[in-house]
Amino acid sequence: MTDTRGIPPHDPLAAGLSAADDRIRLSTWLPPQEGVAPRIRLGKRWINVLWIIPIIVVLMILGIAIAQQLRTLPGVQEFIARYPGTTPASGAVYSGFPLWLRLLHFFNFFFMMFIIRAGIQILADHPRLYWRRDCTPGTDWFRFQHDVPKDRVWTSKDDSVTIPKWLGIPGIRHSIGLARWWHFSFDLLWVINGIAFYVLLFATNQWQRLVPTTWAVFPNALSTALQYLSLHFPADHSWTSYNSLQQIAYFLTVFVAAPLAVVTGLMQGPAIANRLGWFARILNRQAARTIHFGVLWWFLIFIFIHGTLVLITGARANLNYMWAGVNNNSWDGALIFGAALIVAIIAWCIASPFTIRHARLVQRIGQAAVGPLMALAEWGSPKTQYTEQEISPHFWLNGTLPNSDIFNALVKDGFATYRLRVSGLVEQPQDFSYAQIKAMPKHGQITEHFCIQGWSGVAQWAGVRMRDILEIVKPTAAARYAVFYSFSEGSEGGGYYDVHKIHNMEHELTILAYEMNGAPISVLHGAPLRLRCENELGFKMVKWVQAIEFVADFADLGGGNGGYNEDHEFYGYRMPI
Ligand SMILES: Nc1nc2c(c(=O)[nH]1)N[C@H]1C(S)=C(S)[C@@H](COP(=O)(O)O)O[C@H]1N2
Ligand SMILES: [Mo]
Repeated sequence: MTDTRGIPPHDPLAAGLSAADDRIRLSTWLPPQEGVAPRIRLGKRWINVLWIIPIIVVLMILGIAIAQQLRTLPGVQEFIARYPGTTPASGAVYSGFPLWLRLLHFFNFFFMMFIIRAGIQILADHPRLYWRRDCTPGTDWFRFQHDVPKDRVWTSKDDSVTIPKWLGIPGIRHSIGLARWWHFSFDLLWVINGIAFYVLLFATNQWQRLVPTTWAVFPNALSTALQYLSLHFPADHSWTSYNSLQQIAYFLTVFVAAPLAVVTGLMQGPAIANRLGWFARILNRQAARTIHFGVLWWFLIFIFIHGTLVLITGARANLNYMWAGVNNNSWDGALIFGAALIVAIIAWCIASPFTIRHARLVQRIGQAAVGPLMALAEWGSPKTQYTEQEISPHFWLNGTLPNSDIFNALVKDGFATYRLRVSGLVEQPQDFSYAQIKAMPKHGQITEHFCIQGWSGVAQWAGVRMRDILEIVKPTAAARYAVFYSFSEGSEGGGYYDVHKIHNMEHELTILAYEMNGAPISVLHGAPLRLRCENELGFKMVKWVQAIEFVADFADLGGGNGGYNEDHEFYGYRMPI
């Protein structure tokens, strides 16, 4: 029963997969859902973060009043005279602001814009932050969503919220797949830009502007802060050297915040965290997410204060330095900055509508830009395991339960008549009964689950290794992928399925689990069998597995992108990060 190329016909379940649109149709997409204003938890109370605004205004007024009084004290005047704000001229740069520096500064600003917007969109897919890796409801310290309802099944998809289209990219609910392409593609550009910046800084003398080389920066920074706060600004020498407060702020942004953003971003990926186990214990996924969010705030506050000071401490001169590279009285800097701003605003306005209309294109471009780099993370073989004490008290749910008569009948008889069909490019196609599967060597592991939406959880799983199944069915040399077909449908109809590289199936921690936390796996979590593959994100671990097929290519399955969420939600087919 093979065609002329020796390829057997697909598993009959392939006919139940659905094709997919290349754009987002808002009529069939997950309906919008508003969250709440962002809140921070203090003990049991949730405080609206908007309170920060009046608090800052009051603190600013108090700060100005106090700083002005302080400056009337002789001791303070002496201090400011001794430490005027800029450290001695040794660090001064007399070569101006070269073109490369001005360009990289612009690119940084342009890339950041999309990174920040897409990052907020990603957060909206699981609008809660925690310090602990278990994500138990009520342990979140920040959220823009209500309490988790206790009276019904509440999936993590149910929890996602809509944000404005001008803020997120693309704003609509559960659009994390597309937001990640924006985030990661611009991350890559931003990192390349950042490396070029580091290299050129140190290849020239420009690093002297940013890197403090004397302890005198601290008293000078304090002096500068007092001078700004009292609204008597310090003398400006920005053309040759920044004041110490600027120097410290720029140094921290370039050399601390930026690398921290990269590290805390990467540590949220299963392949990396499960490879660097010791590090993932120190910096678990939720701590990494929380710090990543902290870095976001550093950048936002920095951009706000930096932008404000540029404009109120002599806008024309400042813009001339950084945008035109000249130290004169012209309007060149303001003109170039204005033009750059217009480009940025246009790009800002186009991003969301473009993404909704050309979702597949965004997925393809993203996949081409960062897919191969991300897939590199699969090289590291996952190995991190946890202890029984570390098992999460709560494990979020995702997915639509199967509701076919066949499945309901199987549940009723305890899966006694369940058969796992394994077919395709194998020497020995086989139907395994549930009893047969359980008679095979049982393998247990305590591992961490990483949902693409942002939550994580540790559970003990036990089941049969895919490696042992492979040994029985013997995939042929042509088999490159394993397709997992589920009993359930995806959210827009059509069977749920996902495709894995065969390499991942040979790993010792890749199992078909029938037990979770020491008990038979519940129907909610994927009975009778659910896949565990520890170097991929959660959506690739198909629950309610009905059949497995080995194939050489997946372009003719479903929408052709390698899985249900890949077809319908524009995810990438290899997602180890
Ligand atoms: N059949 C099927 N399997 C699925 C899904 C689904 O929607 N249908 N969702 C996936 C996603 S997105 C995640 S995070 C995990 C969640 O597993 P859990 O519900 O046991 O936590 O299942 C994965 N497997
Ligand atoms: Mo997920």
